[in-house]
Amino acid sequence: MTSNIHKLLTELGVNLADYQGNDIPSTSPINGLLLASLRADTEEQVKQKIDRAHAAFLEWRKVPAPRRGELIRLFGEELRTHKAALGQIVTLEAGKILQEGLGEVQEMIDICDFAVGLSRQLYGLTIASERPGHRMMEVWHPIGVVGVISAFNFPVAVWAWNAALAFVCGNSVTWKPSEKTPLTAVATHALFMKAVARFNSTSATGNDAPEGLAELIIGARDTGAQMVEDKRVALVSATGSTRMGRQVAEVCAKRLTRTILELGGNNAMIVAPSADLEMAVRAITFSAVGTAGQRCTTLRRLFVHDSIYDTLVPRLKKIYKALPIGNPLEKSTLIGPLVDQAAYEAMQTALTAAKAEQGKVFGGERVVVAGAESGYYVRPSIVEMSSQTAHMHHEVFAPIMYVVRYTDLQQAIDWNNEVPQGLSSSIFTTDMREAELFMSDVGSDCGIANVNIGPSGAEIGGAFGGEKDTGGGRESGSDAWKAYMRRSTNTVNYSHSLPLAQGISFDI
Ligand code: UN1
Repeated sequence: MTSNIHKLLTELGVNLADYQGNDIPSTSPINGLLLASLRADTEEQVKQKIDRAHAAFLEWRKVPAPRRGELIRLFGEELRTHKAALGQIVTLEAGKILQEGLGEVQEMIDICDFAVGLSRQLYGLTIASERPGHRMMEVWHPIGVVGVISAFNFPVAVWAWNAALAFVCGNSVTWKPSEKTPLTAVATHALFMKAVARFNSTSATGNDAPEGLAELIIGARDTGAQMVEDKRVALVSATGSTRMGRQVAEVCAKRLTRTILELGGNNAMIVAPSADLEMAVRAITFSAVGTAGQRCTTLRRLFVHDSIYDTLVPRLKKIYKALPIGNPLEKSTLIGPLVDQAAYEAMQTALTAAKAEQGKVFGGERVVVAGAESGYYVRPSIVEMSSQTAHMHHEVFAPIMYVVRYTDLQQAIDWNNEVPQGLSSSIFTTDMREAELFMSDVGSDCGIANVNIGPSGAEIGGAFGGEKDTGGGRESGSDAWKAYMRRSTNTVNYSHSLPLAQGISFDI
């Protein structure tokens, strides 16, 4: 496997020697073996990278936005060409099944396409002025260096959501990837640099991508903290735990800097009496066990109407029993490993706690996979609870799905909203009143509220993110780009007099 990853990295243009060192070991969740060990950036190196990114921003903001879009178009081309290799690296380093590794690269391609179109649509409003002979308008400008912190579970797609938008908006990007997945970041950076080289070979002078436009910062938590503290970083976009997000938010609040926070999720689905159960079963299974329960959108709480509970839950258990768990590189596998031992232990602790709360635990045991004995593979777990308990308020990044019976839809909606997190949610129903209520002002309080699909697997076209402990940020589609720019309101007086707003008279 080690030789395989070296081959893949070389194919993508990475010279591993540039990164190797003894600070950040990258091990594969597949079998716990070391893939490579990287060197962390020193404090001075982090500073220099941010210096370069800041200098790059000052130049890049002058390049017309559609031309900036051309760089992202080229990057999308590189991703298309190297989708198979990058997808495999994601699988090797993050442990998700190959289908999902490829899906993640597709998500990068999708956001690149979106960003290319966006590069010609960074428009503001023209606003009616109360004064005669005046025009008001708003114009969006680049904001500066965007610092991106990404998590192991979507090691490249989430960076791409941020970076593709940030670049077309005229910013530079410094990226601190999870120390669990530095190689995917190194690989992605190399592909981006290929696009930069092609872009610059077709650029008129002054219209090229400056050195430092994309800086990759390798290191542990302290390097990330340094980036967050640096005054030249104008926006910090962080994905990860609520704990980490709170720390980022505190530092940024102190220096009054913007953040986009995409933190924990504790996503629920309501299955109503009229639900199409065939569809619901498929949606539940993918949302609850996909990526081995390690998506921020993973389905963690299932509220099933009493009238269908005894049909649905045994069906799910039957499916869970037969789920192919194993090496994520193999085509037949649907469930790969957990990221590491700590994730496995957190899962077991949560299951023990659930038992103490009278939960009926199904599955959850470790599964030994031949040839990958050191990987932490588990059978996804279904935990039946008689009501929503305190433990269910916590996000555990593992495939545990709590199931609770409900009789009154309002109760299920209240449970949906009762937890501190507010990322994603869904309802399976064919009753239009229930669906509309769920999506209404008094329905789900989450950033994502779906009908007849699961809570996970959002497309890039919509704004992604959620409320409360999820952090409130929005990334990806819709008008999320506005967070990567600063708005300037311009009032232009083309008359020959100077009337004051609010009718104030001020004669001198
Ligand atoms: C994440 O887990 O951080 O909606 C992102 C989804 C994916 C993105 C998940 N498109 O499940």
